Amino acid sequence: MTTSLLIVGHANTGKTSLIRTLIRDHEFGDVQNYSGTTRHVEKISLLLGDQPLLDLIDTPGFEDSISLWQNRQRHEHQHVSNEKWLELVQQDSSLIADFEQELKVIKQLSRCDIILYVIDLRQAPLGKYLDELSILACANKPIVPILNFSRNASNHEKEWKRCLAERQLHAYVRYDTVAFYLADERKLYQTLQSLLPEQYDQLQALTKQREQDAELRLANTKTALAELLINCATTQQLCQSNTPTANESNAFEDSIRELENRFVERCLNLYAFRKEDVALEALPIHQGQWQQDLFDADTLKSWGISTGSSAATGAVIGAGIDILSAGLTLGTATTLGALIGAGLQTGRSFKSILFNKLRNRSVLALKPESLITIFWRSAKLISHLHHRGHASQEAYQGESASKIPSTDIAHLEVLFQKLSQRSEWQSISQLPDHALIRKLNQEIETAVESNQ
Ligand SMILES: Nc1nc2c(ncn2[C@@H]2O[C@H](COP(=O)(O)OP(=O)(O)O)[C@@H](O)[C@H]2O)c(=O)[nH]1
Ligand SMILES: [Mg+2]
Repeated sequence: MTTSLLIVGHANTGKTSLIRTLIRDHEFGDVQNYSGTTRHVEKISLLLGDQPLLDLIDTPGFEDSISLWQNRQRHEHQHVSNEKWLELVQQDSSLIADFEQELKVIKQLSRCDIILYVIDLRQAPLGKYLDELSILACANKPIVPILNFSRNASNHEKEWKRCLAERQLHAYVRYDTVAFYLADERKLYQTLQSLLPEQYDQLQALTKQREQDAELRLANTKTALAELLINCATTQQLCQSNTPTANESNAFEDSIRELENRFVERCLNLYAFRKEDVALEALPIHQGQWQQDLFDADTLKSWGISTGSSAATGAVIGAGIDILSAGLTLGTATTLGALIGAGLQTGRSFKSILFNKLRNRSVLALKPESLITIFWRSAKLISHLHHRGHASQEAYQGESASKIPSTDIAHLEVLFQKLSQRSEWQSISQLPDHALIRKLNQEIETAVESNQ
């Protein structure tokens, strides 16, 4: 059985936006910041699994409820019932010109099961809104007021609640189609459950499905962030000389930006948002990279090569190539493979081949500060997407890195330094169960949660 919910209210209160948020789709209808965008009645079904559970019916906004309600007060209508009056106004052709939009709504009233009356809390409960409620009440159907724009700083919630209570409308739902909270949606379904006892179980299942979907999305984005950070921390670029050329630096920066772009895309897909919903400024990594001398003991150690192991045995060479391959970009690894392959044939030692071929070269990698910036802005992005309604019109621009609390920085630096040394983790399909990864996941958890 499908229940039909009629979404009504004054123009521009967020009716179409509410539907977009409920179905998680910004393609539905037209949303604009001016009145009269929705001119027709439009319907879309909200599914439980693949079965329609709720039909959401979008309507044009009321424009002149005061005059229409005056028609109800006219002498000839004094002794007709409310429902009869609704029939009469639909038959009265003299009203069509003045109340075109209202009549479209009234036509739907007799067909729906529940009316969701959307209120823009930024507006006081003026007479025109109260007349809209009076007209809707004539249908003798349950009305659920949706207090929209509820996260707007200056709102008239108190006055509205009083007016609604005077009309016996106690079961309202606070909502915000731009700053979205799952708890608000849960409250809406709970209210519907109380009005539709025969649909109780399905609505319960729908709420559960929504919650599980949200948890899964959040968990997946956090994993994507852990992978991004490991990939960024372990990306290194071998340069031709001691000082990287501009081309080498640019190529390195591009590879990091590409990793971040792929992360953003993955998050947008998970949350069913569009590319244009996020417009982060380019990652400020210029001068956030550091150069390493290839034969610095720490550099070699970071690749797992002990400087003590000079014996050119097949095992050491094999392990060396693998470790270097994992630590360097693909192109570099191939070059090294060729170099060492050639060296083997001539019987020269692994270390001396490397030393001869690679001395005077340098390596580019990200500084911990840059990794902290990526960590911080990505965690903020996840928090934002988690609460972004599908009616949001403005692209998310990201947070400035200057807002990172200084208390968070020191221990993150240590963590990222250690991660940079785990080049064997780059581009692996599943993150290992390792203390460093657990610490990283914990940091991600804390950063995302602190913004919820
Ligand atoms: N901040 C905020 N903006 C909203 C909210 N609901 C709708 N809007 C914006 O208000 C404008 C009108 O929304 P729309 O859904 O077209 O209203 P409708 O005419 O009632 O269908 C759009 O610019 C929406 O992005 C809300 O809860 N909070
Ligand atoms: Mg609309």
